[in-house]
Amino acid sequence: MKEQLNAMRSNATAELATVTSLSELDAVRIKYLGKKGELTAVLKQMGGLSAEERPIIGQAANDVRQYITDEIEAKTASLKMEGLNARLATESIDVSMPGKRKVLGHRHPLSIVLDEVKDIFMGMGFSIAQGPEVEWDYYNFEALNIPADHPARDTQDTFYITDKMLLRTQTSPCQIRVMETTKPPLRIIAPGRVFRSDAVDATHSPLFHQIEGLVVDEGITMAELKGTLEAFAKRLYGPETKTRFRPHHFPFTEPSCEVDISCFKCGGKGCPMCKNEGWIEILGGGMVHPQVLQNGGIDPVKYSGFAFGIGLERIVMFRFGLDDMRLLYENDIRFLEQF
Ligand code: 2U9
Repeated sequence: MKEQLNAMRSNATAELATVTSLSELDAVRIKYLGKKGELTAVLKQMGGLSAEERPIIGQAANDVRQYITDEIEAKTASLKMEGLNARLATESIDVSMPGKRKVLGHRHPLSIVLDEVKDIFMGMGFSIAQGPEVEWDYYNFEALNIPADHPARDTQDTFYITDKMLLRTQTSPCQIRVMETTKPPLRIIAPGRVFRSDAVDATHSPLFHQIEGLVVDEGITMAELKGTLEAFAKRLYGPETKTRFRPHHFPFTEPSCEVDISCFKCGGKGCPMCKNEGWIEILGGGMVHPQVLQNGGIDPVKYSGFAFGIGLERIVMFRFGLDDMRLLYENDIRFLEQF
């Protein structure tokens, strides 16, 4: 029996050396150490041994079991390592990409739609710009063609820290800051919280979110603005979506427009969602005013650009059919757990 055990040890060693997968390794374990394996067969013969022989063979059998177990453990570790190394050789991580947002449980509706919008613009080559929520009056208003006596100061009344420092009413100051430090071509979106001194109701909140965009390069025209925003609308609302550009006025863009999409509920026929108009306004935009380019240190003779602004809450409310913006801020678990 001693010879049998020795043979088992060297056979197992030889077989383990040729194993190349975890399933083959399991087969070797079952063959030698399994309930009906070779070691069990040897142990079953021990009844016929003398009282002197039994502990010696028992010890030898235990040694062989331990030896084969250790070898299998070592082989498991080396096979796993080989597998990891093979994956490492073919896979790579692009650390500049946003993390996969694989979250167990619920996500806030604002985050769901914000991530979709970011993905769409990043797919078109935009990068994400960020800036402070407490801003200088200069970046929030002056640099954007809204001087102290401009009527837009009333519609964008805000919370002042000092005479010259305030809570930003739009994310446009981020874009001015980027223009100051970066040479065109520029393609950025600036998502973030903004603040206005508005009373709370179903469609207003003193804190809300915008996603603004800015493209500056040589030869940028209204055609680039229309193409980009049309592509965005089709990606967000489906390929059958039509867009309509209406003239408008903003102090920081000239010409300016508001952009409607054909109603995603009725396709444009008219329904309660679009208040029977067939169209839903989703954003505003325009060609960056030459003075604003100049304020950002960009030569308006050489360069032109377009900009746009999206109110995140508005598109989230359309997406999920919400009739009251306050739902987004109240943190009521009965609302949040639906997403
Ligand atoms: C720079 C120059 C121009 C950003 C723009 C809009 C049009 C717009 C609204 C959307 C809904 C505000 O949140 S809202 O109420 N915004 O319609 N925003 S153009 O224009 C810029 C930005 C930066 C340097």
